[in-house]
Amino acid sequence: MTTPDLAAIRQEAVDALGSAPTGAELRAAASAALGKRSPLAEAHRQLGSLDPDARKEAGRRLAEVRAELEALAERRGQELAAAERAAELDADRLDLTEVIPDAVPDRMGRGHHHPVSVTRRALEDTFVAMGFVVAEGPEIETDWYNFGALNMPPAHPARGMWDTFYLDLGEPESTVLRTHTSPVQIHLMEQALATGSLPIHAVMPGRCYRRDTPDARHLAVFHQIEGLVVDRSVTFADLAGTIETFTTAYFGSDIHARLRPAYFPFTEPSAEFEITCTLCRGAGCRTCSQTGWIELGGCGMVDPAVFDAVGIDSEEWQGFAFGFGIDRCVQMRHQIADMRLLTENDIRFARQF
Ligand code: FA5
Repeated sequence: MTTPDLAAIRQEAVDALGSAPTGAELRAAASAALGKRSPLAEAHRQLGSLDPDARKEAGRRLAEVRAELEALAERRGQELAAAERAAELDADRLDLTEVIPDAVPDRMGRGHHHPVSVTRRALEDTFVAMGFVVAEGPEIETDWYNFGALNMPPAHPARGMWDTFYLDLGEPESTVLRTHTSPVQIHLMEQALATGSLPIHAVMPGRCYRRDTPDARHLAVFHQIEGLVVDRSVTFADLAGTIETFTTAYFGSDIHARLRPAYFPFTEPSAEFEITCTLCRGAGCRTCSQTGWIELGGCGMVDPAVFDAVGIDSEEWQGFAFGFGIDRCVQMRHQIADMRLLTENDIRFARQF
């Protein structure tokens, strides 16, 4: 082989190896330049036809070129592997900063209340405007407040309506994370009796806990707002009127409420109240299980057994109570298809409120 031939073979291989854009193409170029069918291998096979001195010299030059090309292929392989790894890392990178200062200057560095808190305040305001006061009660309750005083003695089957978290405190199953805000009714009635401050017109918002599997309409930790009126001459019509007034004031006049007979141990008669599903406007959708209605809460006339439990004379006083989901209200007010979005802390979701 002549020197110009070898120089041309070398140059072609150097160009191909040095510019291979991917690992796969580098392997193909290396096989073409250094493999059994490469011009270099062919030149090596022809060495035998040369006289001994020329063979020695040509063999040395071929070995030099092969070593150079092998080193080049190795180097290029390392470069490509590093570039591919960097591209992979870049694609995997999570931008945790999220805030784009120029796009949202007024939100820069400032948080805002969660939609559940905003809704809780709006609901409180709506009821305060209707003449209610706002009260609160504990999230950890004894069995008595969560169940017993609400006309559910131990082993009462209605306890099964609430899948309860029990705390490992005191006697087994004596302390619970409250499953509803209804126990606050009992605290308020006890306080009113102790301070001589009957009648009661109060709403009681707060967090509740149930062993419910989260889905589009349920969370394990959620919020309710309880309402309690204890006065003389209170009727079911007052309860229905209060719910109607609230629904219109809060959701707007195109959203209707309806009451359906239901059972709660602490009210008699009892009802569930539902509003038109705001996502489908009553047509039926996934969120309302195709019914066009969403259950907001329960209500009814305070059962005399509850008055007896706290020592209020049920001949003199009557009352009504209601309790409904604040998270459900957020969902209906803002047409959120899945309630779980409220707890996922996705800034793109939270920023919309
Ligand atoms: C009660 O909790 C009764 N204490 C309501 C009541 C109060 C009746 C006063 C009578 C008098 P219920 O289990 O149906 O009832 O819950 C009321 C509302 O809380 C539901 O309609 C729903 O809006 C909300 N809610 C209940 N469970 C969940 C949950 N896991 N996730 C989100 N919201 C819930």
